[in-house]
Amino acid sequence: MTSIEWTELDDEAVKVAKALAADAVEKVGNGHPGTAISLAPVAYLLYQKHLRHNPKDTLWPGRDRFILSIGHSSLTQYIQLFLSGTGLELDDLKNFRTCGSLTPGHPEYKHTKGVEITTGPLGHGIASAVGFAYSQRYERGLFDPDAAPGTSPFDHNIFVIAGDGDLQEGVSAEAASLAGLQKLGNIIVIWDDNHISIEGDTNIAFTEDVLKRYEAYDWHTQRVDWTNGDTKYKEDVHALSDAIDRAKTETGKPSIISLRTLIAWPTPNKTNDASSHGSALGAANVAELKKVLGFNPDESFIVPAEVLEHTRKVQQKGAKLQDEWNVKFAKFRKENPEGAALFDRLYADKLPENWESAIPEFAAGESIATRSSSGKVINTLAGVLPELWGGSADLGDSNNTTISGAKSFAPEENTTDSWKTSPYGRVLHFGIREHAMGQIINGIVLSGKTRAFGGTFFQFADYMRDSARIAALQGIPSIFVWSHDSIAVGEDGPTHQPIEHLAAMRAIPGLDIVRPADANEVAVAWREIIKIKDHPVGLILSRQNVPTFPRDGKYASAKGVAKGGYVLLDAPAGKPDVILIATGSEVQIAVEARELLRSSQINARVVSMPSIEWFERQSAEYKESVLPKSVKARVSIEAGIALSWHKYLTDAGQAVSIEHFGASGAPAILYKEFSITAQSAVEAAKRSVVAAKS
Ligand SMILES: Cc1ncc(C[n+]2csc(CCOP(=O)(O)OP(=O)(O)O)c2C)c(N)n1
Ligand SMILES: [Mg+2]
Repeated sequence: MTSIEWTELDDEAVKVAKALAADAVEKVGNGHPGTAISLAPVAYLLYQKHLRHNPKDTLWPGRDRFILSIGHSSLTQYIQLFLSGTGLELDDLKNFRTCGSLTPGHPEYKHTKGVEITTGPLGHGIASAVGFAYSQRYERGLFDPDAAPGTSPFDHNIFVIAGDGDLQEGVSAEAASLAGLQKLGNIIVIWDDNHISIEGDTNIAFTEDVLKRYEAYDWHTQRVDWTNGDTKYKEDVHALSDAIDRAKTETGKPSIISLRTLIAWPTPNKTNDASSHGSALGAANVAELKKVLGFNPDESFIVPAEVLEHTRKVQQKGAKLQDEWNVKFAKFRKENPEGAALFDRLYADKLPENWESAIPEFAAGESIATRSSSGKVINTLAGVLPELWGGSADLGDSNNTTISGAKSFAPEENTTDSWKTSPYGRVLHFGIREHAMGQIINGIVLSGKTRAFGGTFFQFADYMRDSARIAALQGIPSIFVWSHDSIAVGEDGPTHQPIEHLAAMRAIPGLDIVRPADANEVAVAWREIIKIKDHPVGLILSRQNVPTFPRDGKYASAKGVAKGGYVLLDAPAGKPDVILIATGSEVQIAVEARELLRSSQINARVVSMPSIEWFERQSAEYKESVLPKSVKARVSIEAGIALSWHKYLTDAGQAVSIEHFGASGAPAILYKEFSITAQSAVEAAKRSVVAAKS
């Protein structure tokens, strides 16, 4: 049934790809040649015969997506980008893994044209692919919900090459389970079942029947064996292509194809040898490989002109595909003016007119947990921003991340007593799978233009740390909602009480951490978060109620949140003697301490600092206006470790903090027990005032 045309030039191009992989690693002296050599025909088959892509327009919205989950084998992708002509040239392959090159060790999003996602941490690519598929379906629902299956310009496939490591990592299992439930029929994973990882034969650590496991997740599974049961190795591209065709035809289930390969085949001395995974093959072995491939062993980076001319013909094919798509897209625009208008707005990275006016203002005096005010803001934003969607890892009611009245994103048959579902639903249910939630949200924002958020308890953000980090590394606007942000969780005890988490998350470069003090700070925080397009944000919310400050002139406007830190309440008389810097639920403690200090004739300024990252982006003048260098007496107040605050405290400063794990007990008792009180802040302020004078 083979549907592809495969010529001698295709065979030749695969050989070229193998030799290039060996040469690129050999030249720099390090890297991962083995897998790039054995997977050259797989990647070639995808890029030349199956992927709907236009190398000259790598951002064409109608394209299929390709994810190299085994990021270490980056040459697998770079060589195909070169052969298809997305902009990478032979010199880029010669500069592999060198500083400033377009071909870094692992593929990097926004760095190399045609790379859809940064991969390297194993498991991430395949887990993010599930997010890509969520995004595809949700966007289809926004723009073109009534199109018959397979007919919409917003239908596309997501191809993944994964390795043993990807399938060993827990995050892939979490995400695969959701993908099966969601019936994401446009995901096609090719698993390089080579039985090799760094420590050699995977028999030492990976023996389950993986396909049975994926069958249990309700995936469509297939097996293609190029070793022919260890008899005669044959790169049967037709067998693989047929399997891909069957996977495409199966639109009701995600597909995985186990492709039994031998790493580094056909390199003499290195085939099926784990040393080829992560080390240069050695000049002699590279020469032997070239002989086997029929190339001159004395030449490097061999690319015969007729091969390149042949492979770059994929550009014409891609342009034709895009032309056909344009016709379909034009028809869609005509028939769906509303969907088209929304598409135009989102793909122009624009927000609707007056969207900010939807954001509520909260009345002074109302005592409300910031998780609750956040829930209210999400719900008002949801009314004006159809691109906003999200949910939680089984804690929707606790994180206040549910868009009320909206359907849940799942096939209709998954409707429960509590949740009405639709394949285009807007409320996400990740189950208790925080790591996959992070990667799925990342995949959603990578794939398209919608904005997704996901919530859990801040304590369990540890399970998503890597997702947060890779979101920051990629510069993508994932939104993480982390509630239950302190010992105020109370009776659940230390397992549930974040202590080091604020500092630990702030340590991730490019991740903004925002911990608003009251409902109006929450509202401004959300407004700013929605405007951010190039990096992720963690919104840190209280479980317990906090007062809504009267923004009456004495208390500054919550708009100051946009600057990260602002003077909430200035010193009662003249220049401050001490500055109290607090975040979130501890700002009220600073306010109380300011009042107490007044009776000791100490003039205290209260600075609310919901986001250190946002504050640091302000001008030197602004920062000086909030934290004048001349005021050396300073106190930080935050119910966690003080690590974040030393740069603002200077030598004379004092921290009101918790430097140990929490305990099970009533929140008010714990705050007292651990000295997170106005009285402690007053004492710390007095000590700091003395220290500042000495
Ligand atoms: C989360 C994570 N842990 C560890 C590594 C280090 N590492 C890179 S590749 C690799 C082995 C991967 O084996 P496999 O996926 O089978 O790739 P192959 O050797 O077949 O290319 C390991 C442990 C990593 N990149 N990511
Ligand atoms: Mg392997």
